[in-house]
Amino acid sequence: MATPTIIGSSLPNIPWEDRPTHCEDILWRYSKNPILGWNPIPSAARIFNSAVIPFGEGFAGVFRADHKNGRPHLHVGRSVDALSWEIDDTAIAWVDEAGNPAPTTYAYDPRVLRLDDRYYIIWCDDFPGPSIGLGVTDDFVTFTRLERPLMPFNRNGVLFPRRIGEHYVLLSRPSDSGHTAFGDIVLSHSPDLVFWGKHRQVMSKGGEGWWQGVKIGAGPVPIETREGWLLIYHGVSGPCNGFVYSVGAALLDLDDPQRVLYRTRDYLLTPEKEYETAGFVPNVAFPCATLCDADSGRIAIYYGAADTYTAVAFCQVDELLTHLKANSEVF
Ligand code: BMA
Repeated sequence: MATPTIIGSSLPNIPWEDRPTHCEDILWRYSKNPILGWNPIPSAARIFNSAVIPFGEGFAGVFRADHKNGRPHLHVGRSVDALSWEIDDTAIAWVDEAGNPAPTTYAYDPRVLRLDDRYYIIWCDDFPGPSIGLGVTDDFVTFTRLERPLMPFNRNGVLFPRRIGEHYVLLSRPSDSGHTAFGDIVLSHSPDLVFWGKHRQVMSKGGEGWWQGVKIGAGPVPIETREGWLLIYHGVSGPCNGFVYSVGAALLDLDDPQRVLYRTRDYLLTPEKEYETAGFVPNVAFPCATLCDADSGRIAIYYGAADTYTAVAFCQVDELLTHLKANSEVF
């Protein structure tokens, strides 16, 4: 068997569907999308922009649940097949490092990763004002909040799943307190997940195409491949009636991830289906997690659709890398 492109575990039980006949897209949608619809649990109107990870015999997830007072909070979910989810009706009861209750005032757009044999959750937290929150769990029952890595305002914090050299590495998107530009992805280094510095610019909004002209933000935890870190990200354009969030990908150097090797010139997925174009916020496809099987090269991408639904798309790592190299624009 050829050496797998993805450096990671064998996960034959991740969700998968072959590319539909007559579809030539590099990412294709799950035919039963969305996997979570309106009012999925009594306390929340919408669950979207959420993260899943292999855990135990099945899967665990940290879900962004927008409560019926409009505020987002993080809820835990469990699943056998990563498509059908049992999601707690109450939000995660965070504690601080001394074990005292440490509730969030709001929390959204989580990413989850396994790092040094623990499970870290990183999300958009209230500093006050949007910034990056960091927490850890070993069992998806007790969740401990850690020091916030960065100052406000910031969103789309995404940790790499291992140290690179001596440092932990964190992608983020510094911003203002609203929904507008500044819109570039930067990275920061830390020896201990507490103190962060050595900040570097990674990727800017813009380029030839308009789909990522307003801002960009890291999506799922980067996937380690033999050719580089595969970063799936969102790019935003700004037509007259609001923003449009689409999905792109980039390949970052394995040892020096501020170096962008390739970057999609065109989006890989943009809102087209009704569950993406109509909802609480129309025209949003916002990826936050992947499940990957190193043996087959299969990747299942979890994305929020229209700030309302949770949806899944698929791709094959070698096809995506070939496409990236042939259709790249690095600027
Ligand atoms: C961003 C974040 C995302 C959301 C998107 C579209 O600023 O708030 O959670 O999906 O806007 O509303």
